Amino acid sequence: MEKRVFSGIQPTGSPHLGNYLGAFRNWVALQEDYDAFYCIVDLHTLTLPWDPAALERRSIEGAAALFAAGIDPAGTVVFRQSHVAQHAELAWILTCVARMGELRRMIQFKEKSRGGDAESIGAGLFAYPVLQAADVLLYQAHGVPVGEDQRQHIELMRDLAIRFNSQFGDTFVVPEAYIPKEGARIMALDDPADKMSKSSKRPNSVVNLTDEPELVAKKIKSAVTDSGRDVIAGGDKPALTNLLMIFSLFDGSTVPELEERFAGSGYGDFKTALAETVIEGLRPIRERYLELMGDPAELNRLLAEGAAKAAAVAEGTIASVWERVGLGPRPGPQ
Ligand code: ATP
Ligand code: LTN
Repeated sequence: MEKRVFSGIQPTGSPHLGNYLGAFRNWVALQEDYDAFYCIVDLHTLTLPWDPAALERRSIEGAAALFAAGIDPAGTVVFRQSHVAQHAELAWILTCVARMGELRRMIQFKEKSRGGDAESIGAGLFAYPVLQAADVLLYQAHGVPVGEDQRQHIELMRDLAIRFNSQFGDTFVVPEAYIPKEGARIMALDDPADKMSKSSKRPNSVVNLTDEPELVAKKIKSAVTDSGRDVIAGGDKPALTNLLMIFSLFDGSTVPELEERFAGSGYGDFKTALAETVIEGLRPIRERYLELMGDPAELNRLLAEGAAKAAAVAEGTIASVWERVGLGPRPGPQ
């Protein structure tokens, strides 16, 4: 059997350069050699306040962004998490395997609940990584291609799989994180200490895959830089390091090659060249995205097809989980 990969993206807003360079780019490459499942994780989006009127549209936009980036619906399964009921079913069973202590240690939980009143933080946010574990374990995936921010969540899903297997008998493949060597953590343009993020409230921090060329140029021109004037990367140059990494990933040159190319140029010339490179790199993705969004019925059809393929695999796993935990055989259709 071909090895399998699984990954997910939340329909929380417009996909951006960080999503593309840290995740989608890798997802596209992996679909050649792996049996690939990519999921629009709409149930995860319910863990923070959300807009019901926008959720469905954002899910369809997420699928369009994946196809526009090069995911091939003919060979790769793309679907919405809420369309495959087994995700929520397995999440409950794993919630009963997970421990309060290990969930409390999750950095994303701590970050996303910061500032709120401890007593009113949603329980869904606390259980978020358990649902994520269910996503992957249902498909017996070997690899989980994600950005650096997800490393701890993948560790937790490994722990849950190992614990379940030892308690109830071998059931799950124990997955591994596939984190790219470069681009796994693209930083915000206006603050190199902060991750570029869909849910950021600062529009100039993020380049969206669908931004018009003029807007991309404007955002890159306004990106913060470090003190000094040389275009070089380094520990004391977090802003330039981030911009050089983005340049390198689009252009194919290494960071030292770029440093050499821009030796003696000011930040202004460097940013102009970077903007051109990013605009050209995004152009085909943006054009394809707009074309796909012109036919939402077709995107819905592809998502329904994906959900049917995903459910067939997921049902096989949940049926053996039910037997192992003592719930017995799965009942037929009600
Ligand atoms: P949100 O702000 O809503 O949490 P996000 O921007 O972090 O959204 P996700 O949907 O959570 O995006 O993540 C989708 C994929 O993109 C994940 O694999 C994640 O690791 C990756 N990713 C997200 N942000 C970055 C980034 N700044 N650099 C590299 N990879 C990223
Ligand atoms: N938590 C992830 C999204 C996500 C995911 C998954 C990634 C949900 N389920 C399963 C990989 C595998 C995020 O916020 N990036």
